[in-house]
Amino acid sequence: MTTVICPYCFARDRAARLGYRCLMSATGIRGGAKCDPERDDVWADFKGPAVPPQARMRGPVFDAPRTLRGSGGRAACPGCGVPTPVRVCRRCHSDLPSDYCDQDSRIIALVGAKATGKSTYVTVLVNELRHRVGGAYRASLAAMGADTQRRDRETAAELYERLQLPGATRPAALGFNDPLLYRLSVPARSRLGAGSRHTALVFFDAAGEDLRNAEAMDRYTAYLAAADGIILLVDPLQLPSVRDELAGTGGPPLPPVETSPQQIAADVAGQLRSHRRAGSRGRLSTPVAVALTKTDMLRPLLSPQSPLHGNASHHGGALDDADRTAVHEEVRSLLGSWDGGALHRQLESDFSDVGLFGLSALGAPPPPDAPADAPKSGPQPVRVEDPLLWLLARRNLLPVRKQGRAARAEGAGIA
Ligand SMILES: Nc1nc2c(ncn2[C@@H]2O[C@H](COP(=O)(O)OP(=O)(O)OP(=O)(O)O)[C@@H](O)[C@H]2O)c(=O)[nH]1
Ligand SMILES: [Zn+2]
Ligand SMILES: [Zn+2]
Repeated sequence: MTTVICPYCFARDRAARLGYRCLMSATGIRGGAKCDPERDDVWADFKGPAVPPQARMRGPVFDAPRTLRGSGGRAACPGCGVPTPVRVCRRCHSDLPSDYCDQDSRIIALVGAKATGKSTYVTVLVNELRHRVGGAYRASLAAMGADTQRRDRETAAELYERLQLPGATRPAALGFNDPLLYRLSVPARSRLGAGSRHTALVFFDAAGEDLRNAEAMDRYTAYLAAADGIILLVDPLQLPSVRDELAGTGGPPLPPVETSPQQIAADVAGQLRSHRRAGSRGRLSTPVAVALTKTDMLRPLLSPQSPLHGNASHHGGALDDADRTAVHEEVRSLLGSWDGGALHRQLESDFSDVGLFGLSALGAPPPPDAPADAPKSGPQPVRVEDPLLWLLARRNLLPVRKQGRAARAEGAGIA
């Protein structure tokens, strides 16, 4: 049984029970009348006041019929009789991309304060998963739905062809953007032989400041509560002691001070707690990958042997546990030496499963004479994939090579 989580309102539903929307196409039957648009107030209320009145008129939504024998996932509209493939969420009436409902969904929540590097990170991460990392794991990533496909194309052209950073062409932080939907396929072995295992990945690029914005709050809480894993991006250049240490090194200018990472982490935990049933005490169990961004700026503070200088090898298409531990310990020791280790202590007190990471989406600071541009050589990312791969491995979606053992894939990948 496939369980689908609506990527817009996060309602959970069985794929078979999702609604349908009539496409209002001609019936092809003589005398048959096609459906007229109807006011979809459920959808319009969910989208908010920005929806103009004429856009509220949409194809009628109807419930899934009890049986769908031999229909290829289509259902005949009770109004006009024409089959439609368009599935809709029963709670918010958002249309779901056609291939979204064929596999279980995993929500990966991406949170970080303003200007932490979220947009740059997602663009670079998708590119790395498609090429270097995807190759190593024999995994593939496909954008689902026209919106994600268009956004992918636009952001890739901006960053990789025009060498412009995402912020340069966008208005101020957009708050709650529409989700990015991907289908991740990884090799899987099962009793029936070799095949692929598909997972729908849902990412949001949401500014952490919205955690405090009453309007965005409901959606945010549902989003975090539905998440299988959280990637919390932390800009180390926001930590007071890092700013002090770097101030004297004559490096690139530091960004203005935004909401502190501690504050964002505390708000995430607060939101998750508020959503949990009363009486559940103790630490939150959602795995949290906490990643320092912009590690290229930290080079003067790292030892030459630091594992944060280069990418993991991904040799043999498995996550290397020893490398994972080395990165975790390195970041733990860095956090311990900054501001008395307050951020790490707070994370440990709120969450029972914290992984620490360090990454650089660009590999180098933006050129000093063109701060809105990527480095001249293009993005040369370091370790952008680590947090997501760790979260996937936590859900048994990727094999892990344990320390001291030969390249034997542990557990994962066996459906
Ligand atoms: N040195 C360095 N700077 C980076 C890197 N990635 C992003 N930046 C800088 O951080 C700024 C913000 O990056 P964005 O990706 O727009 O950050 P964001 O979190 O999406 O920002 P909002 O949408 O405003 O919340 C960029 O303009 C760059 O100056 C990196 O890997 N290294
Ligand atoms: Zn929904
Ligand atoms: Zn119809």
